[in-house]
Amino acid sequence: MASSLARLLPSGTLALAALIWVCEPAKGAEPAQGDTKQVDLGGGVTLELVYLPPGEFTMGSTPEEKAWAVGPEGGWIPGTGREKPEGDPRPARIKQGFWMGRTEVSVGQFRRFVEETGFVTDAEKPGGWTQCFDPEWDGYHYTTQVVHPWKRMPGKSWRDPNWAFPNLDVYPVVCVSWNDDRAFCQWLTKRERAAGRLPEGLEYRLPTEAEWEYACRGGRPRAFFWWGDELEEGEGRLNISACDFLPGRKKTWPLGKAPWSDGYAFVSPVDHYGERGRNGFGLADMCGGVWEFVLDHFDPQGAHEEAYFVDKDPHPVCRGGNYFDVPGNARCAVPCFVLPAHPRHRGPSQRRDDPPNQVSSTHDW
Ligand SMILES: [Ca+2]
Repeated sequence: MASSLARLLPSGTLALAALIWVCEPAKGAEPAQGDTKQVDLGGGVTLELVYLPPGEFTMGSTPEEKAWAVGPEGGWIPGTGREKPEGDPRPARIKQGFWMGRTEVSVGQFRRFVEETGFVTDAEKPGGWTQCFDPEWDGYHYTTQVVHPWKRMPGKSWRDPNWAFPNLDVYPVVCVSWNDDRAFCQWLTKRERAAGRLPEGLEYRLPTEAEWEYACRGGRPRAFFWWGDELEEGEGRLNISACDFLPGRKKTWPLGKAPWSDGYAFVSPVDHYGERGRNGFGLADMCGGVWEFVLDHFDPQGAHEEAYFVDKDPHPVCRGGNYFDVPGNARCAVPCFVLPAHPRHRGPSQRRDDPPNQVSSTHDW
């Protein structure tokens, strides 16, 4: 069972868009931490950006933190090596400040992109696929075959992720791939440039893995979560696998490790937890909510200070855990890797072409 479970992928979805200087900013152009910008996406939809100044932080996790992740609270199965790609604690520096979306990209924001461009996501292309929750799923059967609640479903996509409830514009968009995410950022760059609203030397792209971890930590010293090491202090701050009933069911996820209700068995509206759910930089849902894509490719040795890319067999990285994950997955240091065209729902993947040494797993309860 452990080996089959170790092959599972955690879910991911659209990351936060980040506005980045592609060259040295002009002197005096640096805004202050906490400054905000409203980007008008048209149709009455906006996207809020928050400024993060340059800074230093500690990347990775200590042996104590890794031990917690595989313990009863963290919820990972020990001995799978899942925690290794976090790497040891190491100093990292973000040399240039940047703007980052306050929230995960929402369904409403992604819809504007699709409406304006006619963009077809990977899941919607011929042969494309995504995974959705199987309403027939009746639980894990640990003694026989492990049957997961996530199934490939034809015709499903970000438009209809097979929720048992309406897919509201205020939810984070799901069932989108790394390719889809990058296309969203390119659209934003092009759109803002054409409108004369994008200052010279700036572009929208996904944050690098280092930028994401810096952003997640919120300017605080190294810790499991942006608020500190204590899971209990996460109450009212994040959407994680908690003791909420599945819609129409009388039981909770078997992964429910957080001993409180976060109000949602699946996705919650972005920034639902308000001030209490925002970190030191003012960013919402950095831990929990939905997994977020970053720009880099995966390195099993750990994330890099500079963006890291490989030519052969690249795997994009997601960060931050999601509504279904155990607390161990929602820590600031956790990377998980996916396939470039793989639209992440929440879905542990059963793809046979997944690498056998798949380290991204939600095999934990
Ligand atoms: Ca998130």
